[in-house]
Amino acid sequence: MPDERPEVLMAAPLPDFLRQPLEAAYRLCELANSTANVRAIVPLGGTVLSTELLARFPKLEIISVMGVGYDGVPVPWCKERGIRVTNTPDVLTDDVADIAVALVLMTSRRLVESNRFLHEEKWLGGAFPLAHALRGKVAGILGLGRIGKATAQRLEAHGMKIAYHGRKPQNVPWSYFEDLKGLAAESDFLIVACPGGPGTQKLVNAEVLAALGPEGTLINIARGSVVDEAELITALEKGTIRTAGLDVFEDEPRVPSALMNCERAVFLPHVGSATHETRRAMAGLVLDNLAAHFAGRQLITPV
Ligand code: 8YV
Repeated sequence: MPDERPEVLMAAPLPDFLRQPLEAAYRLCELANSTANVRAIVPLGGTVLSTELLARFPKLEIISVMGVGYDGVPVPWCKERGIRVTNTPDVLTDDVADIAVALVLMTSRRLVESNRFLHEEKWLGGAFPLAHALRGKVAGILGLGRIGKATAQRLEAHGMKIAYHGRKPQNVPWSYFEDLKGLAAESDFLIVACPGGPGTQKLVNAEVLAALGPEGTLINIARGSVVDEAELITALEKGTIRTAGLDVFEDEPRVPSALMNCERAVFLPHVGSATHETRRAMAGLVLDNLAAHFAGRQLITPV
């Protein structure tokens, strides 16, 4: 008997707790053994799906991204062809905001450096140098969406003042800056929390970093594409800014060695949403969106 189940393409390596239920419900394939009958694609947040690749699947109906960011999906091209796109918002907001706060603390209190200091048995030779307090400092949030807001609330609890830049002012008690350079000039920590994609490509460039200044720190928990990484490296090397805390990179998992040589900076391997609880909730949303689509029900989290 032919297998009538919809063919679903796994566009990136998926965790077992998503791959197994997908295998049970669909004909799951990888690119190498996919056919022109693919009806759904499951990518991760950062997976790039070119229009050339998508055009190989004339029966494609839905792309269900396991991630809140869908900058790798050509959404207007999909919409024109009636291909639906879903993502996994909300369930990861708290975890990603926690990592933003962690990076603020790790950089301001020099926690990674002080940990290294102890491991290297330098404490016997004297105390670790003083760091910087958060209280009273300004956190400038670039992109006040769900994650930006959750980050702002957390940092407010640390005694920080909040300012933000985005397309338009919002109904929040924080200072709005129409201009990103103006926000950077006002900020002690500039925190990138906006979506990736062509609209935000290299928004944080040499000029913005110069405005952030020698006592400023850049934090990025969004997408590497939002920051001009080459200009960030120069800014770190020259002391244009004090330091950086990054969870995302332009060409991850490749991180330029010039960046890794910046001793005071803190780097994480894109772990914003990487908890058992959140990744399972994200997988659940992918499965529920696909099930809703194939049953003709309303999508849970359409883009
Ligand atoms: C994940 C992400 O790394 O949600 C996003 O957009 O970048 C991250 O949560 C990724 O999607 C893995 O599932």
